[in-house]
Amino acid sequence: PHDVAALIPIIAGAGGIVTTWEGAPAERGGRIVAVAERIEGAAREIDASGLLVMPGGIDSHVHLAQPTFGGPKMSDDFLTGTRAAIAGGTTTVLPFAMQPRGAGLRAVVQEYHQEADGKAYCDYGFHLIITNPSPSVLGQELPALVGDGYTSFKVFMTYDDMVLNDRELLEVFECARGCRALVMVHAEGYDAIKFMTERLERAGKTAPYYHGVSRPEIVEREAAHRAISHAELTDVPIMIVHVSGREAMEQIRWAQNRGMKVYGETCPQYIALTADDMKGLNMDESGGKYVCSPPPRDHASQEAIWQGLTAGVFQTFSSDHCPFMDGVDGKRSPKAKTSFKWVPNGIPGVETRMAVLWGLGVAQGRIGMNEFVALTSTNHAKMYGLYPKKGSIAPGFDADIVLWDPARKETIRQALMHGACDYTPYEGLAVTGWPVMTILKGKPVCEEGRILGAPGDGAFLKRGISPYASK
Ligand code: DUC
Ligand code: ZN
Ligand code: ZN
Ligand code: ZN
Repeated sequence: PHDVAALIPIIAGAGGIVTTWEGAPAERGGRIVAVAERIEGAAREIDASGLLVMPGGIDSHVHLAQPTFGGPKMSDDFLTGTRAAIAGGTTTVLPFAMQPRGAGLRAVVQEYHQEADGKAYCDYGFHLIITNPSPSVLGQELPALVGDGYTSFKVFMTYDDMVLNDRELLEVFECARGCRALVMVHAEGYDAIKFMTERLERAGKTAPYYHGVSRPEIVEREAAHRAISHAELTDVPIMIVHVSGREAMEQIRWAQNRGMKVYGETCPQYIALTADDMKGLNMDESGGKYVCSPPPRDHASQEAIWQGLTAGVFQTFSSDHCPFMDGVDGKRSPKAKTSFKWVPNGIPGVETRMAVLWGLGVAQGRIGMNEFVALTSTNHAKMYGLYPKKGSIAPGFDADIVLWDPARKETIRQALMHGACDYTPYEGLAVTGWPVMTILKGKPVCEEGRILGAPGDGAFLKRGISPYASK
């Protein structure tokens, strides 16, 4: 009775997954219609012997083609960034559409659509970065955009060009409560960072390593607590993103234990890197390759992050992919050599996210494979209004699948990467477990590092209201 196109036998059995055929009408194509022990008469079979069949990764925190004011350009656009995503087993990304100060939001969203149109190798949606919460943005633009499928916002508590003061944070939170959008919070305190930065510069401490010293965990903890307080005052759920260590995590756990809907996200850099990486070779500029915000911490912090991952403090594990070249047009610009404060903040990671979590987590017995799927796919779909379309393998869901080899040993290295950045911060990291095939809406788009998909395979996702955004 089904339009059978792809049959994926699991571990050499006769069972598999039936998806609607490739040429089906758009609203019917690429979906799972059956998961069964026996399937006959498939038009195509994919041998998945010895492999795990998992939902395609969803990376709910990536930056693509986002302008950086007065700084170097991000190295990935929608084409190269989503190409890297599918090579790493990820089939959906949620980048940001950023409102420059003073600009209207609707026009900005249209610009990002133009950037992405016809270029993406995987599906995508947009979060809205709000830098200018004017009455018309809060009163008209945001409610309308939420209705159009942009159902999450991000606000910043630091950066000259993006920081919101407490009053503005409260206004955005209240707006989000009204339109049931989920607010992501970048929790680092602006004034404390500025104070620390100037003190370090006066002492001649300008190497990339001091980026970490300028924004210690105290600064992240203070901002996390302030955001939580504002959320309590306005009675709205929030998601604190890119949590780097124990201090901010304990604030989130404290709020969760009080029954608040405060969620947490963490990232590969906080389990795989430490502040020492920013020392480079003898405190030289090569440390800039690891500069991101919040910065990587220490080994004790990594342990705390694992506790947060296993205890359910964190719902999502995202890359915070924010790539800049390691060359003179990026991390080593002439300006960046004068002070860490000019080193662009962010590192690539969309392609390595799943392999890092499997390698350091599942393969080393720290988390189970069900937790892995929740942290890399299912929870992202649920949190950001993509469930029950994405994030699981069941009838009705999009046939986004990654075939994972849990026994494959690989060493992460730049030569394997598919983005446009010229380095990976995980160079030399040996892992067990690797994606061997990525399937997007029933179509194999990457196999053994070979890209089979094409720009435009990915479509814009109009997202629903997050059930986690309401009380
Ligand atoms: N925040 C992000 O979310 N990404 C990169 C840099 C930053 O500060
Ligand atoms: Zn951020
Ligand atoms: Zn820490
Ligand atoms: Zn980010």
